[in-house]
Amino acid sequence: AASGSIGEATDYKIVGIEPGAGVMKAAQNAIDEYGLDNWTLVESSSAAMGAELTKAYENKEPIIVTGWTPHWKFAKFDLKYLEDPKGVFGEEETIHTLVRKGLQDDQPSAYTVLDQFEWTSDDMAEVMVAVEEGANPEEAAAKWIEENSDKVEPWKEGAGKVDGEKISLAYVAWDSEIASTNVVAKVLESIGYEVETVQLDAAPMFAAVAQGDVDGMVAAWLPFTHADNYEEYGDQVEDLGENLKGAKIGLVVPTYVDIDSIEDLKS
Ligand code: PBE
Repeated sequence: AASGSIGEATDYKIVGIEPGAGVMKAAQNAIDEYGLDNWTLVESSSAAMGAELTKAYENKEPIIVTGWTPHWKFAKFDLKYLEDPKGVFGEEETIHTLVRKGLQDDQPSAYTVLDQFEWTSDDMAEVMVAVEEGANPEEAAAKWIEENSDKVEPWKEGAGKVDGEKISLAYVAWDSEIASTNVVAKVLESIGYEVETVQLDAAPMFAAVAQGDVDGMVAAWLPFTHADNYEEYGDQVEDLGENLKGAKIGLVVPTYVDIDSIEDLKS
């Protein structure tokens, strides 16, 4: 059967990313809810997952990864989400910007930019693809900003210049958040801020904003992926709303892998 062959061919392994990610919690729930008893979710990193996917794809070998959109992998490879009839991974969602309470009074210009920041899945993917192809994230962000001033100018509307005031943004080293955080940091720098980006795991990122250890972040996937984090910290932060629509998580395989649904992984 197809299920037997995909399991054997992949050693019953789902290639995961950082253990704190929402997609990892959801993938573990999927293993439980679909009864995928032989399967193991392997902890890794986003970068290592990308490298393994690239290698498997080049050799046309079967592979299953924890995946998400926006991501450069969909621009570079023919991939599909496995159907999730039980809805374990949620549905299409949005990415929100969260800031610490009090930021509006302390740093109104930064608050205004963070509040007005929004872009599309394609915009984010452009920056991600550039980084994947070897550009340094800051340069990729600067280039995207230069080529998209029509999109960036409205983010700065009403935000007065400042003189080297400090702003800190937390993020996790997910490809998508490396892209967004670098773009927002560059735009804040362009109005005079000195921006520090602070790399953390998912839960500490939420905690840092809640405790005011950082000023904000642009990386809250809601309402599904970061539901637990938002439940814990949502009322201790200010939610500035969506910065991107059409985000999604799930189990992802190359289209040449001959299964369609998570149920097909059951042996
Ligand atoms: N991700 C990218 C994150 C949110 C952004 C899908 C890997 C997560 O699963 O928590």
